[in-house]
Amino acid sequence: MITVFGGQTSRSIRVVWLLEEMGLPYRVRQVDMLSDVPDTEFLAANPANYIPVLVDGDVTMVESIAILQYLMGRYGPTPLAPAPDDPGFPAYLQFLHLGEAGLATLLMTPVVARFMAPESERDNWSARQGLAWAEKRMRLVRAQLARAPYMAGEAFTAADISVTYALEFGRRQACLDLGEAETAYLDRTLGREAYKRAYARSHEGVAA
Ligand SMILES: N[C@@H](CCC(=O)N[C@@H](CS)C(=O)NCC(=O)O)C(=O)O
Repeated sequence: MITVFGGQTSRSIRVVWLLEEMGLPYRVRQVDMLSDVPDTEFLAANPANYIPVLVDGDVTMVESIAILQYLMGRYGPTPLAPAPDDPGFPAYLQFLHLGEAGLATLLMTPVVARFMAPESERDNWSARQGLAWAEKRMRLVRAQLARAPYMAGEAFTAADISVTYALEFGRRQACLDLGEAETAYLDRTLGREAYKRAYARSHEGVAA
């Protein structure tokens, strides 16, 4: 049985969403990143102490995008990963990675600074710059949405799972201003039944 350590609105929802889209069985193991009590089972799986972590038999992996690629490679083929000869393949790969490396990673510093930095350090150069870089990279998402409904073209792929997480995270944390096209895009992606199931499974057993 595949185990996803993480839960709730963390990046583990990318993994759970993909598992739902692919119809694979799995369980979610909630990890409370704010707890002071060491979670020994989780730390044994990822001594670097961040989520998500995937455990699949003898395989233990971190990095949400790498996990998506592993699952599609191991349990595919799937239309969520266009083949290299598909015209959408380059855009698919680009946005699959841009969603994390170009957007979510850059948003982390401004968002986390707001909650965790000492008051006097909340508004700092690195946080402002991270946000400015993410906003600049959003131009690529906007340009793609002017051409097509999804990141790889006409069909929903794992690149949309990657980018949707970043946009939804930015919107939820009130740091990314989304226009009409990006908002309509999130309505399309977050409206999928597989996302709704993933959201419910990611919140199971968590007090409201
Ligand atoms: N690039 C990593 C980022 C993982 C990440 O930042 N996870 C957050 C939660 S969404 C976390 O656990 N942060 C705590 C930490 O890094 O100490 C991925 O895509 O999996």
